[in-house]
Amino acid sequence: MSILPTVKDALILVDLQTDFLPGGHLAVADGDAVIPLCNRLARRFDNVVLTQDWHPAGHISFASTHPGQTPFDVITLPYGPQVLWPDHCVQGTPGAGFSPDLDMPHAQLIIRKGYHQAVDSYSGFQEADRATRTGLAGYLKERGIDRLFICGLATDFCVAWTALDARAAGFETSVIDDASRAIDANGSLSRAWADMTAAGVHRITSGELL
Ligand code: VGL
Ligand code: ZN
Repeated sequence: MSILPTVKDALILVDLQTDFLPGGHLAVADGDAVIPLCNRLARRFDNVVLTQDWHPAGHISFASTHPGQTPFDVITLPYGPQVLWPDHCVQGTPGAGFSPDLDMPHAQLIIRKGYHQAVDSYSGFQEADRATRTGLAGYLKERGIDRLFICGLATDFCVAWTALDARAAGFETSVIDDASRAIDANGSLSRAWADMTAAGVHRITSGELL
């Protein structure tokens, strides 16, 4: 343990939801391995925030919404390229719920994202149109939080985009590598780490906090 979190730090746990775990609609390989680690990490922090992917049925990011397309195809939308996914994290369904093994009753905020029909949102801060804010940066700043530790699912999508936007919003930002797992479609994991490193995101392991 070399980092001791204070009241100015927050742990952001990304999308620890049933659909991203083995057996879910968009399962991340070995995703369930991060849950016990996230539970232990959460105990180190006064401030814990959870993000929750939360799509309406027929969401624009679902391959099933686009006749002729299949999951992992990439299409062009008004805001840019969009990877198409299996239907996942549909509002109110069991798959959109948090892992039943989460043990962090002191978590303070659940920030839902991806709820606009025509815009995806990997990031907990900002939607894929790069304009619509979720309110998370304002919430953290208003509470005097200036340093963020981010982990969860998936490293190369929602964790990476959240970390990049955290940097853009001026937060000191670390991603906890071993408390995250990746989808890794078409080289997305190495690209994500290159982007995060270039943006000044620190890559750490949970041992530095536990
Ligand atoms: C995610 C793809 C689609 C994630 C969410 O949590 O990384 N990935 N929606
Ligand atoms: Zn999603």
